[in-house]
Amino acid sequence: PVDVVALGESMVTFLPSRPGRLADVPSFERGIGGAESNVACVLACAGHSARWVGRVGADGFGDHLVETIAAYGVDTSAVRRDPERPTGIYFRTAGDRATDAHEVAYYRAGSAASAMAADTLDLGAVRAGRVLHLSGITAALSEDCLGLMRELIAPRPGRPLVSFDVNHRPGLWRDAAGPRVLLDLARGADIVFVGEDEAREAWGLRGARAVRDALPEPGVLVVKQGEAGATVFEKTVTDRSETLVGVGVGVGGDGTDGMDGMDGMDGTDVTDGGDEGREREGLGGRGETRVGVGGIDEGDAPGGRGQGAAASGRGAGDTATFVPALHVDVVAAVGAGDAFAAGFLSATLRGLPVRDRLRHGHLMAAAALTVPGDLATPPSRDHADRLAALDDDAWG
Ligand code: KDG
Repeated sequence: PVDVVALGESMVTFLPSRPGRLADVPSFERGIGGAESNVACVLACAGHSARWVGRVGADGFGDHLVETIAAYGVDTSAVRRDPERPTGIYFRTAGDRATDAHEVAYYRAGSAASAMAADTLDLGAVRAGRVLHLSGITAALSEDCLGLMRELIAPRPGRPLVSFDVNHRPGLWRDAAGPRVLLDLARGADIVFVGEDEAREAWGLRGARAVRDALPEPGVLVVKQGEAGATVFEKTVTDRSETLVGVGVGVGGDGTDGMDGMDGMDGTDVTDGGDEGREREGLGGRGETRVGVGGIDEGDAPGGRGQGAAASGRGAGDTATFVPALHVDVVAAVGAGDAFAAGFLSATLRGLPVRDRLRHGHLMAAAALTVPGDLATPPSRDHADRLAALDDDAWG
């Protein structure tokens, strides 16, 4: 199977020629956007087979998206063209350097992608990956899109591993149900990405530990903590995502056998830690500061920066590992979360230890942070491996 299928709306993006209010920007440069296709593009750059599935209009903007995303090496053969609805577009202003406050003007209501549903897409192509990457943006687009998300996340035999980036976009939601809906969707996924700020805004949760307490179900929960770094919480025993990591380590290749062996795909988790958990912690590499049984406190993760490259602790059936981010001069934050998810997923597919999964996420995010648009040219796999292997001083 293809490594990762990413489903979602992609849009032509208009980036401002200069800073200032949307009302004052005289001209814009065309780029492409779309959280999920961004993930597919970065994964393809990292040497994975990646497919993007979505719907675009039968118009020039649709052509541009399909051609540009395909040029990254992403399979676009399952993208549907809609003769009746347009391709979504959006305009943005440059973020304020200090606060990243920027304006966004979407022109996507009634877009071709808002008609994504089980009967307007090739669901076989959507489900054909080892990992299916989704985001909360899709849930906000229409009732049809929300229904599709629920169907894709629901347990069923042979369901791919579901990766879900919460991507809360308050301006897109039709009603106040967004945060609740996103929490429910996240609970059904296997690998979840959420920003600490986002969790505070959407769910009123403060700190990575509070997010895990509210979201204990996913086998892997990654809480992104802005410029400080990110914490990953993982169940320590054989759950579906763990199996994927195990497959990468053990088989070193496409992992088909292991995936087939994931019984029932019903998301059932065994919560007894056991030896496997200890062994996995041992893979974390040098420089990790382990915190005793019971896990790390909310405040410990970013505080770990001064003590070492990572802090790892284990609660009942759960490990928590914090890895600091790279410090870069941010040009625009847009696309960085997608790049982070792609780096983390790439390293997960390769069976890399938790520290390196986080470092690959940070490396890809750093590349995206230093360009104005969504997509940077990310480091090659070899290059990223060398950077991820630098010692803790370089990362601290
Ligand atoms: O993550 C980047 C996306 O936010 C951007 O490309 C636009 O997909 C987008 C959205 O819906 O906000």
